[in-house]
Formats: sequence, C-alpha cells, structure tokens
Amino acid sequence: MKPSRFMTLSRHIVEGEKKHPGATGELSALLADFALAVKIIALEVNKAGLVDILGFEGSNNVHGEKVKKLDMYAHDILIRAMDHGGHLAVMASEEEEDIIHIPKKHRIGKYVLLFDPLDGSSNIDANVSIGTIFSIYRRVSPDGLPGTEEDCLQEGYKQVAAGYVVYGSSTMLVYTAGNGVYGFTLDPSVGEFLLSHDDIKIPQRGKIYSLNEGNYKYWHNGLKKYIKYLQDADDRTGNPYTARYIGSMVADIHRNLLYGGIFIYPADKRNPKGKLRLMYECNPMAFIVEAAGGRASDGKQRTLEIKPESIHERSPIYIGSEGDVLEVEKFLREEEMAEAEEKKK
Ligand code: P6P
Repeated sequence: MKPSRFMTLSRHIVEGEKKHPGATGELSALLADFALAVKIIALEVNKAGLVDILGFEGSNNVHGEKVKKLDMYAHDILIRAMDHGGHLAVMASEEEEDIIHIPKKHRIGKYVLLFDPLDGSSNIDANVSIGTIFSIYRRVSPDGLPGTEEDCLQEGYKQVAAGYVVYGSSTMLVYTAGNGVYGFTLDPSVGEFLLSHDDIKIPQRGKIYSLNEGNYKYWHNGLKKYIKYLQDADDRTGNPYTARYIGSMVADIHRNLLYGGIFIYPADKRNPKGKLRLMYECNPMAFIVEAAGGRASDGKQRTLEIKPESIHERSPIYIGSEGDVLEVEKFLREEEMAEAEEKKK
C-alpha cells in the first residue's frame, strides 16, 4: 500500500495504539519525545563534517559551547529529552555504566528505555551512515517507585516497542510495536518523519551476506564452511552471494531488511561472546527483524529468548532473512556435532 503523503510518525503511533484496548497513549507520547530527540541529533550528525569549522572535539565552538564527541552528545540529548515526560521508570545507555534514574522532580512512568545513542560513530569522520537504536519495555518493579536494574534485564521477547534511526543519505526512523514494521523518512522541509515504508517485510531468502571477513582466521569452522558455501554458488540461482559490509550495524541490517540477506557478528576465538551488545543492539534489532518476518539468533538460541545477566553483556548475532539464518545455524550445528564425534575418537 502506497503510504499517504502526510502520515506522520506521531499520527501513525497514535492510530496504532488505538488498536490496543486499554492503551493510555503513554507509549505514543514516549515515542514522540524520542522522535524529537533524534531530529536534534540528526541536525548535529549531518553537520559533523563541519565540526572543524565549528570547533573540534574538546574545543569550544563558535557559540562558546564545548564540542563533545558525537556519541556523548547524542546520549545527553536523549537523556534530556526523555527524563521529564513522565513515561519512564528508568533508562540504560551504552554510554553509561549504571542504570539512569529519573530525576526526583519528574513523575515516574511505567516504561523502560534502553538505547545505543550513536552506533558506529567511529565511521562519522568518513561520512559513513551511523545509527541510534532503542528498545522499550514495561517495567516489572512496582509502579511509582524508581526503576531498577531488574526492569532493564528482561528477555527481548518482552519488548513493547523497538526501533532505530539511520543517519544516511536521508534520516530514517524504523520502528515496530510488535505489529508490523514501519519506516519514516525525515522531511527536513517540514521537520516531520513521514511514512515512506509501510509494513516492511524482509524477503524469506536474500543474496547478501554481511560480516567482517578480516576476522576469518578467528572464526569457528562451521562459519568458515558456511561463508565458503555462499561464495561458491547458491543452489537456487547458481550464483554466489554478494558481500556487503558497511561496518555500521544499523546500516547493514537496514539494507538487509529491505533487500534480504544475513548480517553476522559471531563469537570467535578472540571474542567468545562476539562484540555487539544484547540489550540495546541485538535485542531491538532482533525484535524488528522478527516483526518483519525474519529471524535472529546467537547461532543456536533465538536472540529474544536469551536471559540477560548484565546490561552491557555482549551476544553473537546471526540476523536477517529467515531462510539464511536457518541455513547458517544448520552449518554451525553440523560442524559442532562433527567436532564432538571427532573428540570421542
Ligand atoms: P568491526 C560499530 O563500531 C559497531 O558497534 C557496529 O555498528 C558494527 O556492526 C560493528 O561494530 C563493526 O565492528 O569489528 O567489524 O569493526
């Protein structure tokens, strides 16, 4: 369905929430606050290349303000935009070791927000797309009291909403409240996110694989065999898959969401838990991809069923088209069984 010209993010969220009996509109207001914060972040990200003119990190810019690292800037903007709306009990951010409490002067709400304020920010100097990732839960601790770490350590399938913003050739916000995945493109002329991708569905199989092949020598054998299989030829089409790796998780997964394919950041001999963070990278992206008909796992277990133990814990991730993720899981399983048999000899 071609989206209507002026289906704004706010209107879409409100209409979506109306379908949920008993909805209070709090989630709509929370997401609207978030959208405002990312518009402000987008302004700064899009002129990052001019920072040298405006003043480099650590210096004062033309307004006499201290120039921050962009990821810390994004973190601060999100905290300031989200801490007073009365919708949140607690927050957690990649940029903050501990959970972030709501200031006492503000009303405490029923939701929990976890986020990676600016993922891939090391790419910004090369003008490569980067992103913001968010994950929203209902609190589990008693209403009215300050939120707790327990609120922030829920399995991914308990998310009530998740999304990401990709700051690329355009600024796009993709979100799901569990019932379809929707993409909104920022129209700078009106300052609104307008629906541009209605009810996104990821193809059941893709032709793209996305991982850092520079780590080849650290990979486990099952992954090495899988990637070689993709490079040889695809049984269906006789052609090898295409390798695409931006080095920015949000951009890589966003491309695969639209075109199909698989993104992998595996456990390897150096990093037994991989690199990416479960709570504010893997879980929200898994929630979105599953809502679009795809699949996400750590190679064995469904990502959304992993029981978290700490806010910043890492997890391997295989995410994208269902057929591709099932296929790599088969390669990993068969290799593990073969190695176990070998050990018995
Ligand atoms: P590597 C960016 O630093 C990031 O956190 C993700 O966005 C990206 O997918 C990954 O790390 C890239 O890591 O080890 O391939 O440079």
